[in-house]
Amino acid sequence: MIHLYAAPTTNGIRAKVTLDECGLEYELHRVDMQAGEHKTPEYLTMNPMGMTPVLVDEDGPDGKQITTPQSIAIMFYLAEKVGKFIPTDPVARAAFWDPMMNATTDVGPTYGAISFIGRMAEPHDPTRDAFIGRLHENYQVWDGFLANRNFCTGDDITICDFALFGIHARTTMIIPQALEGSPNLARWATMMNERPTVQKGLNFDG
Ligand SMILES: N[C@@H](CCC(=O)N[C@@H](CS)C(=O)NCC(=O)O)C(=O)O
Repeated sequence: MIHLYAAPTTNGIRAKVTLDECGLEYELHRVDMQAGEHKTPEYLTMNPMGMTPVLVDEDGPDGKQITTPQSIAIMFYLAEKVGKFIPTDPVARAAFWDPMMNATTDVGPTYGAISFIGRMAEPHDPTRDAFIGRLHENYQVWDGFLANRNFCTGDDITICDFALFGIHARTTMIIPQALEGSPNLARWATMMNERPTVQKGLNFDG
């Protein structure tokens, strides 16, 4: 059995959507982050960083249990387990890396900084606004990417779509102004939201 320890955050959503898109059976352990469940001694044995998500696969490689924090590692692990959502054709694979890294190491952390500042006891508004401006610029670039493609890296859906979708879903709820003026991104998000597996992935309430 696979166990996912997660909350409905950007990184939790991308991990859960990937599980549902892969069609794997799993048990969701919803982590109450407000109650500090990701900082308990038991949780820290799975991820000493005290962050969500974490995936535990009791039936990992060679039949051995593996524990994987890091949402990007989780997406790659699951996609490789089912042999889907990572391009194998060399041309498509070469085109995959830039958007994949952009979504996960540029857009994701920019969103993360805004979220972090928002949770501070005394948020510094100019810094938050600067990051919101940067996030808006990131999404404008993505809007250009998606003018010529159906999915994030080309014609086929990949884990990059699941990665960006988690960030986009949370942006829609918390910082919608960062998405202004991006019609291609909006079309892509609508298409993603219409997938039953994505809807299942968004559901953390069971
Ligand atoms: N690089 C990690 C980042 C994980 C992360 O930032 N998780 C957030 C929720 S989206 C978290 O657990 N934050 C709690 C904290 O920072 O204490 C990943 O991609 O999984």
